[in-house]
Amino acid sequence: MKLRTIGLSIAAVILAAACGKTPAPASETAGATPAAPAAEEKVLNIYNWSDYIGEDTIKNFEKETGIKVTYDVFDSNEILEAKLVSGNTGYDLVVPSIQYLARQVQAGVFQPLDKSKLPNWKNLDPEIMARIAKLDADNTYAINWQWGTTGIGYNVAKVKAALGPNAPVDSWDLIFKPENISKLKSCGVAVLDTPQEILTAALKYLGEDPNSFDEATIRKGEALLTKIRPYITEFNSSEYINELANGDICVAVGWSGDVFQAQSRAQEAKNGIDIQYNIPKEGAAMWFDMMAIPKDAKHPNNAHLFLNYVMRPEVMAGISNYVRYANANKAATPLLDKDIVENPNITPPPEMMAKLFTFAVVPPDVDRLYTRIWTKLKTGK
Ligand code: N2P
Repeated sequence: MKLRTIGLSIAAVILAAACGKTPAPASETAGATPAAPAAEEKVLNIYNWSDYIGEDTIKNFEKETGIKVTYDVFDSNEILEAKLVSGNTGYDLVVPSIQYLARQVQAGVFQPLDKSKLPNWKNLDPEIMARIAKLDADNTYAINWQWGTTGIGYNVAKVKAALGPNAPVDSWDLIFKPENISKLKSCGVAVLDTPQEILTAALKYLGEDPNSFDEATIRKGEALLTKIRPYITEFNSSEYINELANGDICVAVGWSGDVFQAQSRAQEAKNGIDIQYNIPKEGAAMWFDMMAIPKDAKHPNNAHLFLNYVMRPEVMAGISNYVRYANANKAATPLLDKDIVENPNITPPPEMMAKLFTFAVVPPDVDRLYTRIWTKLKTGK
């Protein structure tokens, strides 16, 4: 992913957005009416993270509204941002993480939400919305889709076989101590393919400010990652779900709900594989993914209809119950499965919450540094 492109100055970003071409989403039906009709056509183009929606969320919305949804997926903020920066994505709703949304708002990429069209706003959790408002003032541009943490997913039996019954599965020691991770290499270690997630985890482990913009500090994180690099068998941000579920890898530094989806898939397959997820005790990242409407969206009214629909407690609970992430909809809480509400790795208790950090909005020069470090780590160049 070319973060160099993304690191463009805000002026350049706005310019790019203003003179963008007009491509439709890849999966949009060929031959669709090109001109924007006076009344909004019954179409909605959504671009969301993979493995991040309920089984019938879209189907039910289409049935109820008669709006045809095109639903495309990505697995990194960098991919989404590159599209947004080049302008005219063809999408009516996109889902950046909050630290990306913040700088995209600065670049003028989004339109403010029309809250008069969102009566279900009342269902949102005021505490979480206030936290989010630190990066999206007055919650002007986005609602939270889901939130979660970045931690350790693992195959219970394989990790035990490799490291014994006292394997530090609740600690970053599992990943960042060469004597541990070297023993896991042969059963497969996957790490998210995104520098901010992994560099900040390394810095947190080292007791540094995970969000430091200081090059010397960031280089300490790089040094730690370089030490364990020989034992990382792959970098990916979505395939690891099935790989964990199938037993193709034994450890993943991944996202909470994704790992719990791997657990469910293994259970459904009845393959005897037990997958677990832990927020490392040293602390980890908690992040918020936000649904927002691009400024040039052709179906903003339909986008608002969809937002209001997902803010219904039963719809939002249905999504979380399926993807195993937490949400910011207070009215949905009583409808969540018990094992979401009571699972401390999905709904962290206050003492764990206190150890979680959120991601900083990274300036272009730090972004470029992250990218250089990442490329070198992955390719050796
Ligand atoms: C969905 C993962 C989304 C988490 N598969 C990234 N913020």
